[in-house]
Amino acid sequence: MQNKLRTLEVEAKKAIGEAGSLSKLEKERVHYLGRRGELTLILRGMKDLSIEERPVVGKLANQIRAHLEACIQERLAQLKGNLKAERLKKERLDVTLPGTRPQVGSKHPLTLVLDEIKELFAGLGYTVVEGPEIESDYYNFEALNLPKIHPARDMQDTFYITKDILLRTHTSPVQVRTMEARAPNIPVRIICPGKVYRRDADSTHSPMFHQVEGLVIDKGITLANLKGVLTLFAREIFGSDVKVRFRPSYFPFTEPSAEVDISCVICGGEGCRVCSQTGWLEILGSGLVHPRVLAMSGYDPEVVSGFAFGMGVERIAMLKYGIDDIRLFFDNDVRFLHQFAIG
Ligand code: 2NL
Repeated sequence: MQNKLRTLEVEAKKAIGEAGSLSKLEKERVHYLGRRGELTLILRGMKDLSIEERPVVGKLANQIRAHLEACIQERLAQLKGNLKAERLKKERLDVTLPGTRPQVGSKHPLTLVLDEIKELFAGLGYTVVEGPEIESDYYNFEALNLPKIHPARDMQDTFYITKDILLRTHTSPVQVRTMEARAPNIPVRIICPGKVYRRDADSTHSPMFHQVEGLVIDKGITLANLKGVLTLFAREIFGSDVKVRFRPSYFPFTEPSAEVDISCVICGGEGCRVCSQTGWLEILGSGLVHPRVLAMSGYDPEVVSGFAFGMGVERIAMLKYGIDDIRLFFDNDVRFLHQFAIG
């Protein structure tokens, strides 16, 4: 029996030493020292021993148990140590490596230009007014002296929701709504920025683009007021050295009408590809509000007069930044957009 115990001790010690994981070690512990383990099994044979032998074998068995338990503790510490070393190696962190920079966004070039335009007019006492992108035929066309039979409607072909409901082709309907709300006595000094829609698509036209329209109504407004404000606008946006030219034009909602040109920002007026050799770039349309438009919205054209203007924000941004394709604004390619990051 003592031999059996000695053999068990050697065998168990080897198994414990070779247990490669915590779970294997636990299995060996149960196998040798558990309630139904090998040691218990041998000790069951104690009843066949003589009275003298029993304490000797019992003492030996206890020594072996104690020794094996110590071996298990030692192996346990070893395995835990290995695991920790492995984890530390795996989770090693080089704090001297450069960090990953967060991607910082930037304002869209159209937002930059729009902010600049709003700021400028706010400084002149204009209020920013916005309105619906889905409009009625009346507010988009009729109230602007564009009856159904008018050929100028062709230039503003748009997207119809029904025969009378459409996507606005300009932000003028917002101005019409403002006039209706304030007529017949309250003066108007507003700009209306926003998205507009036209059936048009090439490198300088997009079916959706942004407009800023402006409207001033008061007693005694003349072409001089229009010229003063729009000359200031052109110089503030494109630089104090640009020349500004007012060229007679036609819009159904203004009379007289004028297109505003600046000296070419590329060639300075010498003539180049961008200005088609003319030396001039058209930046916006304007005019004195047509008396019929004033009257339809409730003002008395015998008492007040006004001027209005409209510009494409994309066009202003393209000229200001030298962008040659309008579609770049809407591709959302960060390589394009990030070039306008400031700060
Ligand atoms: C252009 C020309 C223009 C207006 C817009 C306007 C609005 C009202 C009354 C009279 Cl409510 N006029 N707006 C006037 C002249 C020109 O826009 O080329 N826009 C891109």
